[in-house]
Amino acid sequence: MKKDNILVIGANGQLGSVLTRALRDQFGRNNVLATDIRMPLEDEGPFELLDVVDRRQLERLARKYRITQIYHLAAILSAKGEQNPKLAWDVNINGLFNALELAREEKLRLFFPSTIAVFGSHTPRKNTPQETIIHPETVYGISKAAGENWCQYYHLKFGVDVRSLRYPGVIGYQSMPGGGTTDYAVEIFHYAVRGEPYNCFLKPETRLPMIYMDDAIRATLELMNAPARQITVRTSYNLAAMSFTPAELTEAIRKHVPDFEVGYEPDFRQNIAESWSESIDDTAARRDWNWRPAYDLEGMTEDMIVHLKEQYLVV
Ligand code: AKB
Repeated sequence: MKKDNILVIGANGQLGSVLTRALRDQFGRNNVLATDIRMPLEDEGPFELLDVVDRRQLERLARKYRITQIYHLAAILSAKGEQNPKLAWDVNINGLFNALELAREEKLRLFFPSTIAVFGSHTPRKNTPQETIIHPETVYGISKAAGENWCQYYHLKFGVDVRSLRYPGVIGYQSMPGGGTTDYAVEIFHYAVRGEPYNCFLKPETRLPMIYMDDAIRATLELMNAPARQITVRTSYNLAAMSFTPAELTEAIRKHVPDFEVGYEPDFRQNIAESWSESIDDTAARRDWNWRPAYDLEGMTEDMIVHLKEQYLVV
């Protein structure tokens, strides 16, 4: 077991809760400090309250727990960001600054999650390249694109070992997403397994890149564990696994739940989705740290349904 001490910021979130467990498996329960603005529902290890815009509290905790690596996951996502742009900018940018400054001062390794939301309607939508036009059209996307550039700046100027992934929509049975445009792809499974009809907020033909939680967690750990000399992208790596539309996901679910009904009532999130890519070219991640996804649409759907049936005690 490694001697690193890990700080997870935003540990109660969709990705944070699952990543914290995976990090505790890797580094030991007591070597991973979970932090969030709210107390966790279950006691699974060391936890402290932290609002990442509070720089003093962040520094105090980093020193108290002798932190060597930070996973900075706290962020306001695409849909919620459009409803509260100022909050999104404050959390997403000032939170990152605090983490970058701490990483610089204490020579820490830092993980920063970016997103397909950095792409906009001028970006090639199919097989979006690593280096491409980045004119995001949401506050969330603007903040993440700026964040990617700040990460590269801190690496070039101060040598900070900051690493980042552009996550597609993340789908998992372990946790619920909050405030995103890809959230439908998790919600829909819960309705299907409960035997309820689902009303989708995107049009049936809206194709978006997605990734299963197991793959998202593995990608994060593989990137963070890779030797620094292999990391050639210090803005953020494109990451791909699968791409599908709500209609295709519904068909995949119907193989397990044949009478599942889905209606469509597109809302403001439709415009956001249409400004994003349909599919992603992740050649750089494959080349630099050997990224390979394990789950496609069928594999992910089957695994989601098996686990959610256990959760809802449906046999
Ligand atoms: C969102 O929908 O806002 C996020 C994302 C793609 O970053 N899931």
